[in-house]
Amino acid sequence: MIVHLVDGTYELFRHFYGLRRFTQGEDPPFGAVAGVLQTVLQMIEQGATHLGVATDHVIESFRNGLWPGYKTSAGVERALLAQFHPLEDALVAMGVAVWPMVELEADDALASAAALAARDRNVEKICIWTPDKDLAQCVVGDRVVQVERRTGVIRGATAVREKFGVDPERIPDYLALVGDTSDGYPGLPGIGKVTAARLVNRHGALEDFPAEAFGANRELALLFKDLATLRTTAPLFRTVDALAWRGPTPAFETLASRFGAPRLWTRARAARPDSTAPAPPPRSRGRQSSKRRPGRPD
Ligand SMILES: [Mn+2]
Repeated sequence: MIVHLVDGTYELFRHFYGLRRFTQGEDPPFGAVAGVLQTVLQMIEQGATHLGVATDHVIESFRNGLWPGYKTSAGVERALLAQFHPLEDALVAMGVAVWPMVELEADDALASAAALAARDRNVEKICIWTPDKDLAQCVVGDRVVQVERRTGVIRGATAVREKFGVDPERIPDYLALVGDTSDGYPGLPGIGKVTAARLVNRHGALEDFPAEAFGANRELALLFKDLATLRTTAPLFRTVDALAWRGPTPAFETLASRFGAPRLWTRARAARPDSTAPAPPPRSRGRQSSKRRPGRPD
């Protein structure tokens, strides 16, 4: 089976600003929510059987206690912020596994879910749907890959190395040196992408760098690495069976209408795993359905 892990925070931003290009300043109150639901439903219609969505229930996380400049909700528009909780509720009603993060970030949830799913030998592939470079650290060979929805680019370990110049497990070291302006830490002064990759390839993990490589900035570099390191220990589910989509709950009908997208309900009903055949074959909880509904959305 293939497991799909979706960055719900990224999707909400993407749909919010995508929609705005057509609505000229009028933000429909649940427009981005409907957009994300439509994206997730499309993945299901195109064959995804096991999926989960990570969201930031609040933007602030434990990382704000580590570094004063770390990103907060201050820069996020109210009309967008107001759609996070409705999205979480709607995904639950649609029957989709959702992980609303409070202490941790959605990125940590994606990393934790990928680590949990990777333990299951029946999982052939884990697709992490986000363009965020943080998640490159979770890539493993061609089994755990990062997928960019907009470009269709799929990155396994070789592609991560080509893009950043370092292996996936060295991404936190690399990011600590170059910084990440969208997350709110600057990296070390005077170290660009090329130098960072060269240093990491020469010395390995930051902890193993010779003291003279940082000068006075060693503690700072290690702090940035801590910020860049995704947590993989969130107990999000026990087995990947918890990620199997079994169809919408009745509550989804009301929600879909409220979001101005009643078709989401009819589509979700039609996409239910047991609604396709007139006389459905007996379904065990085992995933022979992944044979019947092959492939991954693209
Ligand atoms: Mn991130």
